[in-house]
Amino acid sequence: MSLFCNGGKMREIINFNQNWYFKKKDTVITTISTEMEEINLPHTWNAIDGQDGGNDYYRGTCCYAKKFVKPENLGNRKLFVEFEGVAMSAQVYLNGKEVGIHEGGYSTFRIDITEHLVENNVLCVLVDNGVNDRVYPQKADFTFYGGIYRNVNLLMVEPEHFELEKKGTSGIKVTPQVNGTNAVVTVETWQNTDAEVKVTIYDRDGIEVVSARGVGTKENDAYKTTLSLNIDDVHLWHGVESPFLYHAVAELIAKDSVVDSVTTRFGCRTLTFDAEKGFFLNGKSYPLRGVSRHQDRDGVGNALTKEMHKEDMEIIKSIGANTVRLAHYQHDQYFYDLCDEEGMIVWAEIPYITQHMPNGQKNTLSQMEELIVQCYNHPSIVCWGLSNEITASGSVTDDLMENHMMLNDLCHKLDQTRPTTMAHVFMLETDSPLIDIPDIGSYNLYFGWYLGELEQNDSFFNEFHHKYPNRVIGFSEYGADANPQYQSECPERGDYTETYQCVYHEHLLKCIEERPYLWATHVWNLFDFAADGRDEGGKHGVNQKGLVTIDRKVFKDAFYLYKAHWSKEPFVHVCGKRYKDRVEEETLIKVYSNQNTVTLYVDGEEFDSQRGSRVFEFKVPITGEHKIEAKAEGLVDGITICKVETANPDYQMLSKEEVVNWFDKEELDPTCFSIKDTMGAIMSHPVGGTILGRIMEKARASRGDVAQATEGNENLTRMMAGLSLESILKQAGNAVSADDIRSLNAALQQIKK
Ligand code: GCB
Repeated sequence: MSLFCNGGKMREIINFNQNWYFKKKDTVITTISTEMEEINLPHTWNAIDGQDGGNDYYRGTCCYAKKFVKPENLGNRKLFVEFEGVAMSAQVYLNGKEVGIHEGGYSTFRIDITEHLVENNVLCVLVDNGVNDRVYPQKADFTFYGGIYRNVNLLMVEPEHFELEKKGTSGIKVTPQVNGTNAVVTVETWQNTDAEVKVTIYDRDGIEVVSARGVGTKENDAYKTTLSLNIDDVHLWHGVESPFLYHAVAELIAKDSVVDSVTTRFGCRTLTFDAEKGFFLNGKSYPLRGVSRHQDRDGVGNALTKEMHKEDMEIIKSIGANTVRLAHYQHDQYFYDLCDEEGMIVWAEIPYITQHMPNGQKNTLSQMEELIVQCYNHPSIVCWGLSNEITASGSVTDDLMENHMMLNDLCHKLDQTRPTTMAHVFMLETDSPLIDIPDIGSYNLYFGWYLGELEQNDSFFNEFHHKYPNRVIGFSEYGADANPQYQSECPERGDYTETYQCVYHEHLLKCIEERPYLWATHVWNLFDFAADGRDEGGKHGVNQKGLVTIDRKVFKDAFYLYKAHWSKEPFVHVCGKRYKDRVEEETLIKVYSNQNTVTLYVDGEEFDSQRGSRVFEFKVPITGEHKIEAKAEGLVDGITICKVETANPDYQMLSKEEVVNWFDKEELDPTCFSIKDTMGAIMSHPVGGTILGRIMEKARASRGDVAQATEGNENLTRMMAGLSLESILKQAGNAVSADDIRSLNAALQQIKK
């Protein structure tokens, strides 16, 4: 929520985004030189190099500066500068003097600059997204854009005002508790004076519901007021069906006049997480089915405009999701606001990710405290994520355990209304003590993409649920990369085709549907996003697991599969718009729709009509160019396809083709080992085991983060033992070249079985 939605009466907020100067240098400045580039915020210096692959984007310290004149009407008021997000660390100077520092790239912080003001000022911010061992994230599958990439504001407040500095608080915390048809709303405020506080609650139409007054008691160096207000016949906030919001306005009254005021929105709802039945909202079963989102976009990095946030929300709504995991860090307050307004249930988290850093404990605690303090009032948020795949590149050490316990306790201390959760990496043993720490759990599984078979997703949850029937478990990530240019008649794991992405998600949707105990499921990811370290599937610097491309222009076919499952908006979609040239004589036409009957027309003639649910498949003989149309309840969608003699090379990944062709053509001596044998069989031979040990080192590097942790992981070793080496190597992507594979196979062919 914008912290001061209605603005305060005595409070003035001035947008401070325009006319900044920028330079890639690490020096504090007091005058602006001509060599600096003139820019407006929001801004990142990695908009281009953070998205073009090579893992070589600029990570270091840059300088932002802005001239400004002391506001004429400041009087005896205080002047704060408010940063809504500076990645990753900021040192703030006014006229050459350090006035504040902040570590953590995703949260709001404010600095009182009144004391250091002169008539003509230069505000200088050194922003650092460089490598260190303290500030998260340092290792993860996304670009760590540097910059002042969210709004900056100036705030003028009276000397007596609500708290502004501590952890970026808005000074007001609202805790509604629903009791039958009523709600008791506890409103806590923090201010720097013992003056009286008046709190008024309004409904969404601005009609006053109830108000109360009280004075604060001293708590450390501030005053805290706690008021309890009753709402009779409360209107519940009920997700996408009825996202009813109330407003709480707190006014600080000194000498009979209002000197400051803050407004926040809140919603009244109850949350229940059941190990057998999943999630309940306000006592009603409410299966959470949705998507994850990163905050970035093609060409602009993370420096998003309001319109871009809005467009993302529109897309989330149009797919029919009712939940969004806002990964892997605190998102813009504006986006949580949209979630409140649209009834989108949110999983919120901090960037404690991939690799535990012994020196990072303080930073995890401060990022978590900021997340909770700044986001507490959003009714959309239902849980706090402690970490993501934190054991992906290391084991469960005492230090890591302690860090998680501290985070967990901190969450409970700051918030008694929401559970903590975690997104575990697939190879974290299900009996690890780490799993016991958060209130509810969740796994990220990629069987059927990085490795293994699709069915292993099902068996994983079967085993987990059978073994731990009382544990609340969710599916925090699953997905498969797809470059919408790539198409295949025989889609298979690892081919990056749009076609395989559909096969993958059709299976995963069934897997989820059959397991109603999963408290939440989130597709990884709704949007492709930048991961500059990636270079695969025909794209540089992009993770292509999105159902929509990073520019939000192409909605891949799998998007419509989800829409067919979740959305009530009637539609029909024919898959394969980008799959025109087809070599097969009879081709598969897939139609996704939320209608019960779909009729297919080929060249204007009715071909077939099917009753079914969501996925409709037609086998159509083709000879030349054909117009294919699907009709359902007055809706129509169509594609054009064309029978060709040779496969269109643009539909296939180049490097892949080279390797795959070679796999298929090679003549092998069946009495000796080859890459067609299972890992287990080869490893059990002393020479085979040694050779494999060496090459697997390289293969693991294809997913750097997961790499180290696969060492010695029993679950994984057991699972991989049953897979053929060929299928594992296909997944290794560019990390293992065709030459490496050839020489490995030649070496194996020397070993008699
Ligand atoms: C994960 C991570 C996520 C990655 C994703 C992937 O498990 O949590 O940050 O982007 O896998 O695509 O590999």
